[in-house]
Amino acid sequence: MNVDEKKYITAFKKDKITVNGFSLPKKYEQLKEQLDDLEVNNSDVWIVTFPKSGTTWTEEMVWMIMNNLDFQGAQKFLHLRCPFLEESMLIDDTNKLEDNSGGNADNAHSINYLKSLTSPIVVKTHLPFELLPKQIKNNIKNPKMIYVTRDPRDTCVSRFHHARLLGSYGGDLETFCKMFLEGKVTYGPYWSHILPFWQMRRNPNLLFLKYEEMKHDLRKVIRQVSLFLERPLTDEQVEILNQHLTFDKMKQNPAVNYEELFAPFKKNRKIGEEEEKFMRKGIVGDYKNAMSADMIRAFDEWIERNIQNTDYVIS
Ligand code: PPS
Repeated sequence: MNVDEKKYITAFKKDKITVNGFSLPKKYEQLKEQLDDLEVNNSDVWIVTFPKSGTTWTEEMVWMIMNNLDFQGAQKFLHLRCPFLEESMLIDDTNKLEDNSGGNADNAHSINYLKSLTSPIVVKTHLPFELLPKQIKNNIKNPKMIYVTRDPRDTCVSRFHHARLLGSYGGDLETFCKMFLEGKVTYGPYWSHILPFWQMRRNPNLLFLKYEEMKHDLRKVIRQVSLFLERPLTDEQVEILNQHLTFDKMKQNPAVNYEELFAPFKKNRKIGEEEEKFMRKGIVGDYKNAMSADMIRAFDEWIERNIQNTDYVIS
C-alpha cells in the first residue's frame, strides 16, 4: 500500500458543515445527492456507528462471517473489503480507486468503489439514520443493518486521540470534551445519532450492539451476529473467530490496524505514545483515567438529561 497524507485527508476532513443539525465533514455536500440516491442491495450488510464505537471490530467480525472465515481474503486492507460509504478512499497499490476517479484523489470517494463491488458487501458508514440513502430511509430496501454504540465517555476519549493522531485537532481533552457535549464534533450530536437507532432496535433487519457487550462476551456476540446474518457458525468457528478478533490480534493485524495508513500523519509531530496507534487501548472505562472529575460530572448530567425519557442504558 502506498498512501500519503494528502491523498487520504482530501477535502473531506478539512471543514465542517451542519446538515439537519448534524455536524458533518464538508465533503458531504459534494456527495449528498449520490448518497441520497444510492441503489441499495437487500443482500448487503450495513454497519452504522457514531465514530469510535467499535466500528472496525464489528466490520472485521461481519466480513469474516459473510465470507466463511476466509483468512486469506481477510489479508486485504479492511477499507477495501468494507467500503466506507461517505469517506474518500485511500489509494492502494493496485490503484483501483485512482482509476475510478480518473486520477483525482478528491473524487475517489468510496461510492464509486462501492458500486464497483458485487453484492453482498459490507458497508461502513457513520451517517445518522436520517441521512442514509432514501431507499433505506423510506423502507424500500431493507439490507441488514448493525448499529454499534459505546459509552459516550469512552467514545469521546477515543475520538480525541484519533483526532490528534490524524492532526485534525491540536487542543486539549477538556476543550474537546466540551465540543463533544455540544454536538460539535463531526457526526454529532451524539444522542441524535444513537437514539433513532435505539428506537428501531426491534426491526427485524436491525441488530443493535454495544461495544461493552463485545468486551464482556465476544463469543456470545459472534453467535448473535452470525444468526442475525443467517450464516450460523459451528462452535469451532466461533472459537477461531473469537481468537482472531481479540484486541491483541487485531492490533498486530496490518489489514485492520491502520498502522500503515496513519504512519504519514505521525511524521514530524510530537504526539504521546498512547495516541500513536489506531488500536490504542481497547478497554471499557478509559475515560476515568483521562477526564477530570468535573468533566465526568458534566458527562453524567448530559447522559442523564438525554436518556431520561428513554429506556436506553449506557452498558
Ligand atoms: S472508527 O475510526 O470510527 O472506525 O473507529 P472505531 O473502529 O469505531 O473505534 C476504534 C476503537 O475501537 C477499539 N477497538 C477494539 N477494542 C477492543 N477489541 C478490539 N478487537 C478492538 N478493535 C478496535 C480501538 O482500540 C479504539 O478504541 P480506543 O479506546 O481508542 O482504544
